[in-house]
Amino acid sequence: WPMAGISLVHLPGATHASGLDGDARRGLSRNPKQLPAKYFYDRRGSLLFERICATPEYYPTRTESALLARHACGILDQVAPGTLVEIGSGSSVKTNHFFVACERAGRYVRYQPFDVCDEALRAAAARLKRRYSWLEMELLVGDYAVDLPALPHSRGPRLFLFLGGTIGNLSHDEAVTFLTALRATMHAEDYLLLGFDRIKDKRILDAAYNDAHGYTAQFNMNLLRVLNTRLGADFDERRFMHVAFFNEHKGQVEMHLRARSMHTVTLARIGLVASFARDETILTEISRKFTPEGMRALLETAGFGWCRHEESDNGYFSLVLAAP
Ligand code: AVJ
Repeated sequence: WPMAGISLVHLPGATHASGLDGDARRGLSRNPKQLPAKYFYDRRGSLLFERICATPEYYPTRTESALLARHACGILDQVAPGTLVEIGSGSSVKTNHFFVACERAGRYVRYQPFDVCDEALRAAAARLKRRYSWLEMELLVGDYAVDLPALPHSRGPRLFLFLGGTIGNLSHDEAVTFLTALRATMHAEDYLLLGFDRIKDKRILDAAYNDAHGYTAQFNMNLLRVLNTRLGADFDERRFMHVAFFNEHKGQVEMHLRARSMHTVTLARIGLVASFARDETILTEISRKFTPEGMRALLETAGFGWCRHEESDNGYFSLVLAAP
């Protein structure tokens, strides 16, 4: 990486190409079919996600950003971090609120953004360096489901950020495993700031995952392009439709790709033929929604203490500061 004050580290999970082989084979052989959401985020998927965030229907980004603008200073005072470690940092846009707060307080942190998408990390770092010349960064490319034990250490205390409601992409058991592994890498003086999306009126949730521009549909379909490119598959987007809805019984938004007609797809590179019945679906993402009590119980199951809770006035989104 040819830029002063910025380094780039590939963690073992960064090569999730091999992971994709097995995940696609397993996920397309089971009934119902299912694929992990992390494969959305190639360069195009990460860009489409940024577009989703700017739509009027997708309230989480805007709401969380306003919460960070309001509380970044207070959180920095409470934690006094030497390093910010952001898990699933993407474009790092919301993190700006912390860097602005750092400048105001004359408190200069280091930044370790951690993401599966190395193009997103590089673009974010170049932008941040132009705006915050003092910021030292270590970019971590990896998969947060496997790489937490391999995180390089940096000056403490560390404030871990896991924003956007991404915790909702994990099932209950996966979330407990993830939080437990995260806590195991943390020291007593570190904190976790977690953003979580709240249970709310189904109409608002349905709209947030069915934006009128169709960016969410393109984002969902992008998974098929990823499989075509990386596994030599012959998925035809015209044979699928985007379906997303809030499953009230399970408390989660589900995104599916639904086959419009009966057909087969060949994944040449892994020698797999997947048959689709008409209306058969692939579950491509769950996005769980929480009550504050539910999130508190989840954090406590993983051994975290609940230190501070900030919520938007409309109760759509929450930030919680948790201690290991
Ligand atoms: C970035 C994972 C939090 O679950 O709301 C947005 C991804 N999927 N629209 C979410 C997403 C469809 C998003 N997360």
